[in-house]
Amino acid sequence: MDNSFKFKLVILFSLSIITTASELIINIENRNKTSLNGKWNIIIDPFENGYYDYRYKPHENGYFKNIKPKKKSDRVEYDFDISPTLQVPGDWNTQNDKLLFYEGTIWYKKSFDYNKNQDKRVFIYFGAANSNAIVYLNGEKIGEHTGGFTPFNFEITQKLKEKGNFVIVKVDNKRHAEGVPTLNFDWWNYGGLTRKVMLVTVPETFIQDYMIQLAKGSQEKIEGWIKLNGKELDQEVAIKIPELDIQRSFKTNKEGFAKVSFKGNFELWTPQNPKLYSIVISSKTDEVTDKIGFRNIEVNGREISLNGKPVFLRGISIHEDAPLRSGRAFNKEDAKILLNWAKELNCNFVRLAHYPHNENMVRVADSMGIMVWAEIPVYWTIQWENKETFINAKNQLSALITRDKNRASVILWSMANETPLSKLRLDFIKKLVQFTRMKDPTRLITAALEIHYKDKNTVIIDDPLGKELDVLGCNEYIGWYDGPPDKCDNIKWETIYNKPLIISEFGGGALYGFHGDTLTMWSEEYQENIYKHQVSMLKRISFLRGTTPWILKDFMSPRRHLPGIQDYFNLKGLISNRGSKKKAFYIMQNFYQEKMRAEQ
Ligand code: GCB
Repeated sequence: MDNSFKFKLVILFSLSIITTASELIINIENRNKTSLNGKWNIIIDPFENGYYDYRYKPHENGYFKNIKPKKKSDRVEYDFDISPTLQVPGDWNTQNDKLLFYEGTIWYKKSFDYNKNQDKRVFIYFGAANSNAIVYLNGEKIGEHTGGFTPFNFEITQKLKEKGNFVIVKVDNKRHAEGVPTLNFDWWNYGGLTRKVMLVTVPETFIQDYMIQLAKGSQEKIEGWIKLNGKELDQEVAIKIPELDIQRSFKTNKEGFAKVSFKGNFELWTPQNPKLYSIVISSKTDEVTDKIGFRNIEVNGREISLNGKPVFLRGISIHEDAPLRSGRAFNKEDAKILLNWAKELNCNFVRLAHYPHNENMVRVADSMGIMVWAEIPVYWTIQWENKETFINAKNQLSALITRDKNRASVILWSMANETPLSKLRLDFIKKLVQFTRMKDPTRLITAALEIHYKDKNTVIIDDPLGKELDVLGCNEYIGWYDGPPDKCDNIKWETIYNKPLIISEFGGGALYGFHGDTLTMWSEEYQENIYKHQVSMLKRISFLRGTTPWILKDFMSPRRHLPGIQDYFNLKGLISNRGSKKKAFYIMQNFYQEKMRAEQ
């Protein structure tokens, strides 16, 4: 077999196993939907007995068949209906003590009736399942999805009954060397149906996706597209912005795709005035509404400009950990609390680390006027040489951009975090950059690089990946992993690129309420001292255009063992796991206040 043929086969094969989902339907919030959230029956299956037989071959009659004994002599060794339940959405780890450290398969089952409407199509939509999900409806496989933080949907129109449907999902959060992320990462591997599940009902031909954004470099011209799905692909579609009296029609082509272009006198979206317009997109049989803000984000030399004005990104990194309880965040209230804390810190920007967060985060950021750095879990040492790993990373990036490309808040797509230098890594990430530019020509591209020293006191940003990026991101832990806090005082920063820099991580750990002097490890004073020295160093970096310290709130991590102090928490939060602000919070708050004043 020649190599290129082999390569095509690999691609075909991996596509079929990694993503068999239908193309993503966007703007789920504003569709006709039925919730499947709530209690699901579960079976914890560490040996995957419900999937493999005793020769470890996939069973024809796995647990997805939901078989019931018909007569009293029938032997069926499972029964969903008398099994325990878990709440969906929600990670399994924090719902049941037994599951705190669990990594493996859990089967989920939900029964439901559905009033069918002959002219409509129905999709089952999952906000996310970490990290592999195989979905069955009424005993039949309908699809599989890999990637723990991105949404997916399958069409089930033909398979749905009026009464007694049951959906079963095999969710598996085992880590894999070839995965994205790989085996090693510094956050809790929360498993389960972590985001909402719903049935989405759409007309026979429906508006599946659209991009309505200002063209690169423009403050008045919209350039985008609308895409239909269904039988009547060749038709007229329209966009209305009632507030501006705008109404435009466009013709779709045979693929159901229409380019969209028009001008408007927009009040631009800014953090001070996060103006969102109600938009109506319609076709012959479908209509979808959305709220979209218009703004322009650009880089000119070392400046980042929002709507043509230089801006400093006063940010904070955030994990998708719930604000006032342990576990994954998933709802609007969680998003509001987290982003309000960011506002209290005087932020205009957040880094949603290290994977796509739930859609509420970007929707709430849109309405609160907080700019967003969004990223995928290409983290540390993934398998750069592995083609399937690349496809997996690209699929996650693709779904993230598809879902969030109409959010004004999102200004940066980040490709990777702290990845070690190598040619293979550079090629891998370059391909992601090319893909992103093609998919979304309007936003800026970044990555969180590592620092390198030119000499004892000089940090130099010379990672060859920098050439591909619009904005340089860089993580550094001077004062924590890298010397004592006062090391900052002597460090100079240089770069070989004429580009803006965001310091995308810095910080140190402190247990809230634990006090000592500035040299007492884990005390709030030690952390505060790191921030003091960091802030004076930051002020000396001439090409610095933003910071997102690590991190807003303490978060669970299986790598953090120190009893009585860490107890499985990464304590670098400026806020504790229960919402109390540590001393370092106020150092950053003051720094940002100064920055804010300087800009006014
Ligand atoms: C890093 C990682 C982040 C970790 C952090 C830490 O550099 O990017 O995921 O949690 O350091 O606390 O060590």
